[in-house]
Amino acid sequence: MSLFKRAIVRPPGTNFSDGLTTVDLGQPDVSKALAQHQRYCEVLESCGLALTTLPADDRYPDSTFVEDTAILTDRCAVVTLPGADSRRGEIAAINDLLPQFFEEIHLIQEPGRVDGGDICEAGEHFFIGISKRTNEDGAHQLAEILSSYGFTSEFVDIRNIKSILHLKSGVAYLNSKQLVVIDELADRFKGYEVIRVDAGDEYAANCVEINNSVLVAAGYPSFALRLQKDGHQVVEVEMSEFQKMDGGLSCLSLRF
Ligand code: CIR
Repeated sequence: MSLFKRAIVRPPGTNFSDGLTTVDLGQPDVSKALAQHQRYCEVLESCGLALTTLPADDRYPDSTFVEDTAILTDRCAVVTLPGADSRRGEIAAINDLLPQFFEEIHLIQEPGRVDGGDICEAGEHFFIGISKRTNEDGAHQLAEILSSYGFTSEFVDIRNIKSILHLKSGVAYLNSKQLVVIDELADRFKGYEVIRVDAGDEYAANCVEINNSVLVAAGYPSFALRLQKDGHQVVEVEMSEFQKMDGGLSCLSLRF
């Protein structure tokens, strides 16, 4: 397992609540979101990551979900073209930033669209979700780029699964070669040991392993306990305000 050294984050802007959402959980409280983001950053630092913080940008209310703007690997970076038109401008800041860290940078081109939240890295293999945000053209472009660096990939079509926005809203890869999945995705991953989240705990499926810790959304104690019993070190993080805007733990950072 390779260790992550860095992460890119971006705090929510003052108009965070103007972003896109499909869930009906009420308006997020921006000051609470800022406090949760701050705590999230502290947890990343406690996992050993050095943070690069992009400035909040009110032109893009969803820009705190920085994961959607790039796919970062140990060999290259790919800047995406987000599927939602309102989010396309978010890639400018990541485009400017990545040359500091990556020599090999690729861009998804029109008519391709890719949201990083649809891309689940599983060691040398990538699951590429085809969703309302990531189209087939974008998925093919990304698969080709990844393949040129020796990675394999496969597509997972989630367009018929209404309960999730992105592939990673319903699946997470753990270095133990386990996949945490929601029920509706459980039969899509042959050859992997699958940990199904219980009904009602679907939001917790978007967990993130960073170095030796698994970050899990707070409020799902039986899921957290199950991971602990399986030998994982679990850190719970309050995510309520981001959940209201369809965002999970992974979306708030780019780790590399
Ligand atoms: C959006 O709809 O694009 C944002 N409100 C949420 C994006 C969440 N990102 C992610 O799951 N990777």
